[in-house]
Amino acid sequence: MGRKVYLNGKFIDRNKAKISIFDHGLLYGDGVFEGIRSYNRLVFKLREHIDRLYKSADAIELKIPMAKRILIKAVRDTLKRNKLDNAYIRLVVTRGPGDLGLDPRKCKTGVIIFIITDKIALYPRKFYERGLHIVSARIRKNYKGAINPNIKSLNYLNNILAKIDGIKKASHEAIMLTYDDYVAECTSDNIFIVKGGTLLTPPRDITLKGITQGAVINIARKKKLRFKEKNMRLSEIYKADECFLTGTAAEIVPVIKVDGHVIGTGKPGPVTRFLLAEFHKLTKIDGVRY
Ligand code: PXG
Repeated sequence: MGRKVYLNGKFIDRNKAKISIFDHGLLYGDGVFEGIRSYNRLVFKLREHIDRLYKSADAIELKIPMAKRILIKAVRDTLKRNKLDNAYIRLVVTRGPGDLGLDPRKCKTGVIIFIITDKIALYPRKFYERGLHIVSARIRKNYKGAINPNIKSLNYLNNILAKIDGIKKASHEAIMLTYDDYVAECTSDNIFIVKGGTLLTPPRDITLKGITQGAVINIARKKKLRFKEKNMRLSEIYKADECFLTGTAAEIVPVIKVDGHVIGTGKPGPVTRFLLAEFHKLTKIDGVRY
């Protein structure tokens, strides 16, 4: 039996699931999404992802016509159906089909909700053992007064342009700066540094509020590590003792070189390794079972 996807309340063969070419999610990026992960039949921080999805939808005045608990059940049911113990989950809500104008009121048939579950593509072990070399992108991040970075929308072109820049420089990730040259985040990961024993991440109103980032901040608080949100220039990243990225796919991945500058000792640092170990413990207990 092939894998099924959830599409507006039905389970459909993944190769047969279709949406309209008039869908405003496709025509305009008018929609929101979440990338979620399950560990051993536990959907990690599913409630937090669902909360963020509804907040993103609210911010674009898109009403999800379903209670949160029903959507949580849909995620669990999709995973159960596909017999996936460790999965990557993509939850997407689009404005639905409309006409060729921008007006969301013309999307009369209503929102499209789909859930794709798949095997998780793990990052290579060497990323964690040796650490990543990354670069900063030339492309600046959308100004937060134009597109609020807290909205996880289907409009990812800004990040894709930065990703292309990173790929050209043979880098797995790329740091995006704000229009006024402060470090914000990477194309699909948040960034942290450790300096003088303090854990630092950029102010969370200039980035996506990452679920993994939030988990790291909570661990830091519980373990009494000093933590601060701080506006930083690239030069502060270059001079950090440690640097790492956080994201659903990446978990916590050490960074040992930024734009050719060696970070700290050039090896994954002790705070990064401690946080990764604590994070792995959390993935065994913090979420929704199926
Ligand atoms: N910043 C941005 C811009 C992101 O898109 C993160 C940070 C990390 O957030 P979480 O909540 O995952 O800790 C993201 C993550 C994927 C994928 O396949 C992830 C994202 C976007 C597209 C794909 O992991 N967003």
